[in-house]
Amino acid sequence: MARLEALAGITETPGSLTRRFLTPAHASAMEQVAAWMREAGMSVRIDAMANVIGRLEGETPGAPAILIGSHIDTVIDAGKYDGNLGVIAGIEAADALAAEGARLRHAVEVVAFGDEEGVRFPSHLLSSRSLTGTVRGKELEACDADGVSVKAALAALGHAADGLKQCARKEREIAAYLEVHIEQGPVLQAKGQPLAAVTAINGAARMRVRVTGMAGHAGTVPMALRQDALAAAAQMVLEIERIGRKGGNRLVATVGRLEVRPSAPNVVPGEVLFTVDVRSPVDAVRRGAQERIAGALEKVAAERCVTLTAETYYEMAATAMDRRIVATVLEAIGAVGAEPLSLASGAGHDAMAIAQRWPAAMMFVRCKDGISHNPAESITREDADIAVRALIEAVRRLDRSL
Ligand code: HGY
Ligand code: MN
Ligand code: MN
Repeated sequence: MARLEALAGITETPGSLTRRFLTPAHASAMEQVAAWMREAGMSVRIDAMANVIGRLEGETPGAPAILIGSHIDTVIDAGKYDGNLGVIAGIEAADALAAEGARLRHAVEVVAFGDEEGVRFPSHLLSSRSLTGTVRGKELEACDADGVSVKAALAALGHAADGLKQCARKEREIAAYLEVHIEQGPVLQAKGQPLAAVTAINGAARMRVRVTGMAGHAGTVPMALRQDALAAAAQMVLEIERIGRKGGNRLVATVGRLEVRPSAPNVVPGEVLFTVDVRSPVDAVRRGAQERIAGALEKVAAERCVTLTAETYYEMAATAMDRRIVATVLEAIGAVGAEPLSLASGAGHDAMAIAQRWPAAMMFVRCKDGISHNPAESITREDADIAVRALIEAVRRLDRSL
C-alpha cells in the first residue's frame, strides 16, 4: 500500500494523479517500478515501447514465463489503484516467491505497460500490443494535442521506435498471463466479497468527431442564420446518450472529451471536437450502436447546416478470458478463503491485447463504492493482501498445470 501511495506521488500535476504515456512522470514511474522489481530479486529490462519487464528465473533458466502485468499510465485526475495495483501486486508476488526460494518450472515475469488508458495519444494498448507484435509502425505517427508523435515521444525518452519489432515476444516465451485489477464497479462490495475471476472483457470502440459550423459575432448574427457548431454538438451528445440508454445493460456510450473553438464568450462556436466511447459485451450490439450513432450525427449535421467528420480510431472486440486460467483463478480465490465469484469486465484492460496471443485471465479486487477514474478510488489493505495471496496461489497452480 505504501508503494501505491509513493507511485501516486509521481505525477504530471502535483496534488493530483495524472501520468500519461511517455511523459516525464511516466519515465520516473518506470524507474521506480524497475527499482522495486530489482529489490524483489528480478532482472529488469525496459523495451523499445517503454514496457518495464522484471523476470524471476525458474528452475531452468530461459523457461517460458507466467506473465503478470497491468498498466502504470493513468487517466486525468486519476485514482491510485487502476492499473498500478496489478503491477505492485505482481512485484509483491514475485518477491514472496523469490524469498521462499520457490523453484518453479516457469519463470515469472512482471510487466508495467504504459499506454492502456490511451489518454495522451489517439492510440490503443500500444505497449501491451507491442508484445503480441500487432502494432504497425504507422500507429507511432499518432500525435498528441501538442502535435508530438508517439515516435518523437519515445525518442525523447531514448527509445528508438524502430525497436518496435524487438518488443514482440515469441509464442513459447510466455505460458500464461494474469492481471490483477480493481473491479471499477460495485458488485464485489455489494456481495461482501474481496475477489472475483474475470470471464470476459467488453468490446470497445472510440471515435473522434469534428463538427464544423461558422464562427460569428455573438451580437450580430441572427439566430436563424447561425451555423453554431456547439449547439449542433450538444444535440449530437444527447442523441448519443439516448442511443446508449436504449441498449439496456448491454451497451454504454460516452462523450468524455469535448473541445470548443475558438471558445470565446462573444463568438458563435465555429468548430467542436469530441470523442465517443461505445462498449458492449456483444460485438454485434456495439457495431449496431456505432451505426445508429453515425446516422444520428449525420442527421443533426444536415438539420443544422454544419459539416461533420467522424473517425473510429480504436476498436477492440469483446474478449473472452481463457477458461483454464479462469478456473485456476477461481481455485486460487477459494484457496485463500474467499468466495470464488466470476464477473465480466465493462472496462477495457491490457489483458484484451495479451489474450490475442496467450492464455490470459484477470482477477478483480473490490474497490470502494465501485468508484474509479476518480481520485476517490480506494481499496483496503486487507483486500490488497488477500489479492496478492490469491495471485501467488494462482501462479503456483499454473506452474504445475501448464
Ligand atoms: O477505458 C477503459 O476501459 C480503461 O480504463 N482504459
Ligand atoms: Mn485499468
Ligand atoms: Mn482505467
